[in-house]
Amino acid sequence: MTMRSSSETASLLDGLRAFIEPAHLRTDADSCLQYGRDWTRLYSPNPLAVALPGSIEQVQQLVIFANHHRLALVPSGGRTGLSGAAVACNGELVVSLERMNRILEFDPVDRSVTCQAGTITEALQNFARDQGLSYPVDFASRGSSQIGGNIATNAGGIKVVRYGLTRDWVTGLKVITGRGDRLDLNRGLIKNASGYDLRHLFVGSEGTLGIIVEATLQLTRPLREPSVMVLGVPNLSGIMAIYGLLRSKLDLSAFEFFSELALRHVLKKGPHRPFDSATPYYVLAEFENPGDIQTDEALELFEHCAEQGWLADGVISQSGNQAKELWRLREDISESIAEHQPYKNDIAVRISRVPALLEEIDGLLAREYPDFEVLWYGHIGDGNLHINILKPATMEPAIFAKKCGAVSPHLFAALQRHGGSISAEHGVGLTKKPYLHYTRDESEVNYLRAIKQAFDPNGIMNPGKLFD
Ligand code: 2HG
Ligand code: ZN
Repeated sequence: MTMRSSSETASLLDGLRAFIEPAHLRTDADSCLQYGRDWTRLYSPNPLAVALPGSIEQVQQLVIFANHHRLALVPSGGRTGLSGAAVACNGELVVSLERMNRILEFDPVDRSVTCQAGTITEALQNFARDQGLSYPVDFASRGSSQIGGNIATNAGGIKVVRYGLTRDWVTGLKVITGRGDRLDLNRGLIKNASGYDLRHLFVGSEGTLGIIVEATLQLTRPLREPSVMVLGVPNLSGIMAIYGLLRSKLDLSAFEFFSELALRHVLKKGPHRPFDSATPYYVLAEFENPGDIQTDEALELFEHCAEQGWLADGVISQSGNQAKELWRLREDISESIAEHQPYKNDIAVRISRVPALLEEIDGLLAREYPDFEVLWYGHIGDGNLHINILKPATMEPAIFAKKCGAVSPHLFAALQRHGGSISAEHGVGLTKKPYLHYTRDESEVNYLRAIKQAFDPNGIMNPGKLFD
């Protein structure tokens, strides 16, 4: 915790006001609360203030000032993160990019768009659609997450099986490094074999190397009329068998799963069951199906899976609206369980290792969490599982966190044996920092530290996140 006297605080704020207009330097309790936390809600926000710069020059001035005064900065996007990477609990200055939310340039020949880092994901998607193209990285927080934050966490989401991660769409970045230098990285080039690609260091850097101020992103053609199937699956083992078959025949754009226990929380908020019978697990598969050209094939595959005993029931969307309704069953899970303050896991293994991992951790979780509600869901087609443990209503949050924390080493040891990662798409932040060594060995982390040192020698960029 940074301890400052009130005169030190006053002089820092005075110094900042010399180049940030008073309206864009907020110190009121509500702003400090809102901008000092993300969706984890596990930490008590306590920032010095919230700065809302309006230009690259102002961001650069802020970083230079912060170096001079050894003031820690927390870059802030839509704060929809789930790992505490964007929280400010130690007197840091939050630097919100939300005023820098303009789309600056579109090039139809390059099929690329350049926008400021505070652009909302959905605004970019809508812009792309208006040009007859698409920005295909997509997730439930599209309405409030920002492009800069997506890049800083290498956001994944629901279309990764087809379109990859945020990283795959970033062709240029303007950044202010932790030293206060302005870099213009890769400039929208598709090919550029001129040495180390610093752009990719900033993707997934969680605000620890500098501040992303502008991004150039590749666009692509829109998905052709998708159909969505939801299938009821009796056993975990059936899920990957179904995946193997569907992906060999259909043009899949998503392959997700969720458990009946997870579904029940969504149903409480309004949506209806996809079909009458309940099964322990469900698969949601989306595929391109213009003019219903793949419907017969999909139905044949359905029959085959049923004959094998992999699925018990299923439904296929008949319209765009029905497809959206089916998506809600999966996309609304996270929000519908938030009131239960879940302990979150966001793990990944190679697709080929998913069946073995599922078998191992299914047993482990049943043994270790006999009294807790354990919810399974996630982007299983990418090897990414979100396993959420719900806090019993009467249990103290600290006791719950301790009990869950005691299980994590077993889960992560299993993951390590399968060559997996402790975070697939949510990032390390604060919540997963103690477990980084299960995924990155010591010599690798030393290289990460050396890179951090090169970009941020005074350690002002989001200190305490990712690693110490
Ligand atoms: C999702 O896939 C999000 O729904 C949130 O990544 C996952 O709530 C979670 O653990
Ligand atoms: Zn996810």
